[in-house]
Amino acid sequence: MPQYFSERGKSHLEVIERIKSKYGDRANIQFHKTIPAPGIMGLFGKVNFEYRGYLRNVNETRAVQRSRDDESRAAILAANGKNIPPVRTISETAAVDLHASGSEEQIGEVLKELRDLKGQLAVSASTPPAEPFPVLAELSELMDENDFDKAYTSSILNALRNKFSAADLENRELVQHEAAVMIAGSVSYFQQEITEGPRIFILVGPTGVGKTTTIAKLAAVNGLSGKKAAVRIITVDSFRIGARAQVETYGEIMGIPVNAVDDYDELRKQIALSSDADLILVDTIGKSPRDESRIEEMRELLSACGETAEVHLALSATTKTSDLKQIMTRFKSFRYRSVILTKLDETTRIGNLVSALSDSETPLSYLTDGQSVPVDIAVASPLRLLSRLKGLEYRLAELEEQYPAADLTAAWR
Ligand SMILES: Nc1nc2c(ncn2[C@@H]2O[C@H](COP(=O)(O)OP(=O)(O)O)[C@@H](O)[C@H]2O)c(=O)[nH]1
Ligand SMILES: [Mg+2]
Repeated sequence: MPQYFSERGKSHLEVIERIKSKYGDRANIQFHKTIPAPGIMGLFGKVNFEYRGYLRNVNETRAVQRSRDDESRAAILAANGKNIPPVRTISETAAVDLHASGSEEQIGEVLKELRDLKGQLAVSASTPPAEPFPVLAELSELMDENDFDKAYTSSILNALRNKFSAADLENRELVQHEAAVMIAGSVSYFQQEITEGPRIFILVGPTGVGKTTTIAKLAAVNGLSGKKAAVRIITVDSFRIGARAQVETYGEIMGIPVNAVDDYDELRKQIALSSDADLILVDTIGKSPRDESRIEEMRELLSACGETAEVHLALSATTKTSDLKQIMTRFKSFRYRSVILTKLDETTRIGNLVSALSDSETPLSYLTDGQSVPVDIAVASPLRLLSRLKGLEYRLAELEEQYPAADLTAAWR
């Protein structure tokens, strides 16, 4: 029999600290509730908190632990007047009960029971256990509002629970600052390797995300600003759909040479002709990212740029969560080294993007936040990412010291 415990106190903190000091790591809290303490005739009573659970046997296996959890949960719920059937899978229930019965009436009853059980399971699945620390509950809500994945949010909350004592978990400022540090650190930031010869920067991505505009911004920032690198633009239009005019116009305005190519040999030739350049920006024009064979065609064509060429994936910050992972997977064969997030000005919720970048361990290189060439682009940085989150409070000056801002051209020169 597992040993159960029940502790009361005047605050969550007090009870949790007492449980920790009495039972240490063996304590497994299963349930907590508030109990009005008796006052004079029911008046002036203060609220007490009661925590119940059982002591984990340090040697027991996970399976045994799980069955203990069920047992103990049932015992606690029963003690509180709730009657939850033992956890059994629906097929187990059906198999046992149908064998024992025969008549239609009995089968009807079993089916009703199954429906009830399904209903109960749905209810218990949709009501996660209450968060005992209000500061964490608030943070969790804030992360929901910013559209972070549920799994990402719970990994941050767990990391905070592991890092801080129960007393520190009551400190909102401390917890939110640390959460900001963890979020900023959950994404990596692209580091340019210095290579011999021109830097070849290829931008791929779905149609309309802002590839051409981003290429124009990078061309202007690098080619026209103080350092005046020798910049060339090559536009790869393998589908001859005539969308070259846009980039050619940018090139003309900036005095930067633009060449359009539509096959492997031409691209190879243009790269060779640009060997004196500092930076070769390769814009790609595609029809639809859903067309797998076209993606493959483009990948083969781009191999003409050689081994040192870097592919980057442009992703619009307005992309739906359900499409994000699909796009990242679809373009995987390009072996992109970073993601450029575009159109940040068009959304206020970027948690889903941070979650996806963190999951895929893809570095972030640039952020764009408007249509103006060249001003609406910046090197991605932890602080720029954090500044896009709503409601999270952190000590800015401290983080500014920790993460100095990078300048747009310093990334590669
Ligand atoms: N709001 C906003 N619009 C952008 C941004 N970048 C590009 N655009 C606009 O998105 C549209 C498609 O851009 P384009 O560069 O042609 O996309 P491409 O098909 O990927 O080359 C144009 O109207 C751009 O002005 C951005 O950061 N913010
Ligand atoms: Mg384009």
